[in-house]
Amino acid sequence: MKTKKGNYPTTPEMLSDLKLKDIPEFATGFKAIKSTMEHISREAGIGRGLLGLNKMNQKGGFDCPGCAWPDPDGHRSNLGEYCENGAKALAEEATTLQATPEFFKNHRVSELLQWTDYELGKSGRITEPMILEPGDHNYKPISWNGAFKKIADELNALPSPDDAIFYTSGRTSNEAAFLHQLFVRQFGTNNLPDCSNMCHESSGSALSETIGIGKATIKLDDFSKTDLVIIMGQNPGTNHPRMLSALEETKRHGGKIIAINPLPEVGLLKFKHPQKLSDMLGKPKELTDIFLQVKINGDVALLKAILLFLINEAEKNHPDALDREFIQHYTENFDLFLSDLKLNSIRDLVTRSGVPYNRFLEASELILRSKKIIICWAMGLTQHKNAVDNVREAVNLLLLKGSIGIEGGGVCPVRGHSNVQGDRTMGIWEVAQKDFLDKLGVRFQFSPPYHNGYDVVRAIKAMERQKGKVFIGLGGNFISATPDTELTANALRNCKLTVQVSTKPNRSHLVHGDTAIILPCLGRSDKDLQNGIPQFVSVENSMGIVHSSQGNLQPVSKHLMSEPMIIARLAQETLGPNATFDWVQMASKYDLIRDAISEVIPGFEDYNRKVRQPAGFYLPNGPRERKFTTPSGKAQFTTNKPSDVTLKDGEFIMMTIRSHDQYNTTIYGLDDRYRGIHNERRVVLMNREDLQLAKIPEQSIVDLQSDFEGEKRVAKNFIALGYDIPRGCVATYFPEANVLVPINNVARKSNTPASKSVVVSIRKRTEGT
Ligand SMILES: Nc1nc2c(c(=O)[nH]1)N[C@H]1C(S)=C(S)[C@@H](COP(=O)(O)OP(=O)(O)OC[C@H]3O[C@@H](n4cnc5c(=O)[nH]c(N)nc54)[C@H](O)[C@@H]3O)O[C@H]1N2
Ligand SMILES: Nc1nc2c(c(=O)[nH]1)N[C@H]1C(S)=C(S)[C@@H](COP(=O)(O)OP(=O)(O)OC[C@H]3O[C@@H](n4cnc5c(=O)[nH]c(N)nc54)[C@H](O)[C@@H]3O)O[C@H]1N2
Ligand SMILES: [Mo]
Repeated sequence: MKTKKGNYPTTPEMLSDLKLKDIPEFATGFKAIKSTMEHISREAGIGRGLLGLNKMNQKGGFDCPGCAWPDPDGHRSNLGEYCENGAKALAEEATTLQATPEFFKNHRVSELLQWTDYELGKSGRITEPMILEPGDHNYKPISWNGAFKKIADELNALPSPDDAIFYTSGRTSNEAAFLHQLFVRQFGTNNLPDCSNMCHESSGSALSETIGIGKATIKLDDFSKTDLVIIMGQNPGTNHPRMLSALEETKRHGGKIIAINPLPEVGLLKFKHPQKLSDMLGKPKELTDIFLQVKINGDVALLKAILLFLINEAEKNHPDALDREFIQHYTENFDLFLSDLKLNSIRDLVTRSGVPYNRFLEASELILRSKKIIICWAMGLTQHKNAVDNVREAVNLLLLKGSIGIEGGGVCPVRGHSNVQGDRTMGIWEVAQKDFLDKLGVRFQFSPPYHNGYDVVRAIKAMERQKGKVFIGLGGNFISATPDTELTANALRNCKLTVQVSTKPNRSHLVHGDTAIILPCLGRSDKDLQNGIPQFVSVENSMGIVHSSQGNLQPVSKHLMSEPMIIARLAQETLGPNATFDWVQMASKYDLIRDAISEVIPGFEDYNRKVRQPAGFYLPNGPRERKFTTPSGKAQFTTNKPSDVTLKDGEFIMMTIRSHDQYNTTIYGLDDRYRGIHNERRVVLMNREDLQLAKIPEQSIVDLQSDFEGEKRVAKNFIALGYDIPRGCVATYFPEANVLVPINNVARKSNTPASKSVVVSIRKRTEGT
């Protein structure tokens, strides 16, 4: 696809210098500690780094800016309550490197666009507000007042509030998120797309429909009380390393683990606890008991086969294969589900899943014997066309077994960003929820908009047709995180103004509207003083615990502003005489924001007291106690569709996944240690037989092409690597391959881009192309 402005592809296509090493046998160990220390001392210096690490995830400290895995309710390890990748996340934020006005003066935007995400991130923390004016080649400093006035003027000049788009990434605190959505709604729109739209939206859709709440129903200590944990479409060794400690507890208490993944991810298989000397010196612990190497998007077929197996067993030898009492008392639509399921044959389903039959049997028998089951999942289930079906089918399994709302059993969608769940609880959602909006309107004396806003995909399309004219990103990296990079770039370039509230330079500063503004903010680990008084914020983790987070590091520049204050100042400037309260006063003392939250959002009554409890507090969760909060009060069985992806000759189904050295679009380094791939990200992992058949020699350079509904998308210069991956399936890294993800290939119902189900063909490069 051609770019509209500028001649460069939005994502640089050059290769670095690939090195292959042995795949390690287990996760963590000394290498992890070495890597932690290297990252911390290189970026932040050892003193500042350790000052931060000692407070991370400790009671009274700050929440790790990495993933949303919960901290223990009780004792926290003195040796450190963090993992290798959490330490990298801190190193990245606590870096002493600075992207100063001098940096922006020395590098034109067109030059920076050719830098990789890795190089961009390594330029350091942004130190002052910056503006890129129409026709200029370089960003230059602008005062905070000047920036707010410019943005407010553009917003107020729009024909309709719906011409503005307000994106949120999931690192934003509850306090900032609440103010943000309030401002956006007082301004007059529900255009609140967020990273969740590309992440666990499918889980939210499926769980709200089936059990009445879009969140996990288990607590951390359920991992030590369960018979069986099933981990689907998730790579915890890299993306939630502290989950491995919970899985270790499962094993210590005699529980079993089934992993369902197209890749034999090292972190899932064997583990050494980095903070236990006995572990470090001893043998690694086996984690996974049964590994099911499913084909990409083969999960519904596999789950259906397991469900059918259980039903057959219940009808033959094992009446207790199902929990009939639970099904009768707590659920609906069982008969519909059953008659639909019986249309299938186990053999056929298992073949479609790609899992060897004996393995399927072994897993099904283990499930048959287990009473208390936890199912965990992440992006491997949520980013497909039938992603909502994936999650609903997993729920069917738990409902069948009555393993929900019990000790040691339930659903566990493992969230990504550290506060993505909290942001949604605070009202960051494009969907207009009447009750919530009514309350907001009464409490803050305004008339909220009652029509739905744009989610991520709809926002891109609106900007493409020139409907969205101002884009404001509260964190995140919209251009790199979204699908269809060149199309999205054109959409952003259609805007009159693009604004990014950011900590570090990223591609979204370089793919911009007529005018672009960067507002540099404090990060999690930074000290936040308002009127000289230290403030803390709060976040909600993956298991619905809300707790405080207070940074302790000196900010790298005196010009940085906190997110709540940035939003308040912008709101005050934009709403002017229409503001119904003093925004700046509220953002000067975060207790005042929390008081407002406690008046509007259920579960947050007495917020200021509860959040000061050392480990925070749990939000109400009906299904945790078998109170299903669906309209009928019953949990819902559903009927679901297996994959409808069909591959023509020479086509593959591609998943875009994370390496061990990245946090989404922030690239910490070029290595993927657990997969043996070093110093290169432009790789495509392929089955060795597929390589042979396609006559693509190992390590040759290939181009990837995606054909979708008559449109062709190409990503050049990838190195083909033979890997243990099912036939017909390939893997690339996100965000380099996002250019291939078609904007219209989205999950039914949740509208999440199907970035794990991209159909591609692969061509060996010939000289000169
Ligand atoms: N260090 C680090 N931590 C992170 C992040 C990060 O980038 N770096 N990102 C954070 C965020 S926002 C999120 S959402 C999470 C993401 O956490 P994950 O979901 O673990 O991340 P992905 O790399 O997208 O991995 C998806 C896994 O699903 C598998 N998979 C892909 N397709 C399928 C399929 O069809 N079926 C099955 N069964 N498996 C499949 C892949 O092989 C891979 O192991 O991590 C969070 N934590
Ligand atoms: N192909 C493909 N695409 C995907 C995915 C995939 O698996 N495959 N995964 C999707 C998922 S799960 C997600 S969650 C999205 C992620 O989408 P985003 O959340 O938009 O992306 P991030 O890379 O997490 O955002 C990184 C940027 O956030 C800014 N930042 C960091 N800390 C802070 C802070 O404290 N405050 C503020 N204001 N800014 C900060 C920095 O400037 C940094 O450059 O990507 C999605 N896109
Ligand atoms: Mo995510």
